[in-house]
Amino acid sequence: MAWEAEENFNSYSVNGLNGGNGGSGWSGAWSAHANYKIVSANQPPWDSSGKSVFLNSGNSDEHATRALANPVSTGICYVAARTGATSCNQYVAMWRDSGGNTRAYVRFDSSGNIVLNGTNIQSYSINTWYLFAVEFDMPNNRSRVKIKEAGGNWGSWSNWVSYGSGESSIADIRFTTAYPSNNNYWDLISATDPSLPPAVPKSKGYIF
Ligand SMILES: [Ca+2]
Repeated sequence: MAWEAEENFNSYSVNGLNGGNGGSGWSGAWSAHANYKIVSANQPPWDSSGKSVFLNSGNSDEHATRALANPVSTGICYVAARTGATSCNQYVAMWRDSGGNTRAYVRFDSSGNIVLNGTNIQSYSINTWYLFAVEFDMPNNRSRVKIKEAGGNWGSWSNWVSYGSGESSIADIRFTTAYPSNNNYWDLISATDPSLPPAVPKSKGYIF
């Protein structure tokens, strides 16, 4: 089925992420290393008065993971992230199967490029929020991405990038860094574009 999990972290107190059980479409709470904090500074422009996840003292074996209520085989997951240095190889996210195998991933790599499953997509700036739309095509073992930088517009969809075969659906999402973290942030996991303004109900009885 399609992606359905939603999380903006705004309901959590400013503390550790571990045990956070907000949002919808999840199976259980966040399981996160103590270094993953909830903060209200340096928020993304698409959720500027909220909170986000912050990591500034973690190593590569520290991560934050949450299981989906329903496995995903096709569809789009939106997620926002910001990295503080090229040295951390921050994963925007890993999307893993039920065996814990990483299927799709997007990463700010150590040479200044955003990478989808090993393929360079575009360059990035540090301390800048990006919004990602990642589309999964698990039956064909591939994914693609489009990217919006804070203050900018959506780019085009990338080419489809293949990954190795494995289980046919995604079971969780994981935030991590490959090297010691440095001012890394995450926010806004969604099935719909969180940079769009909320839909306004159509008024009845008006003639425009
Ligand atoms: Ca937020």
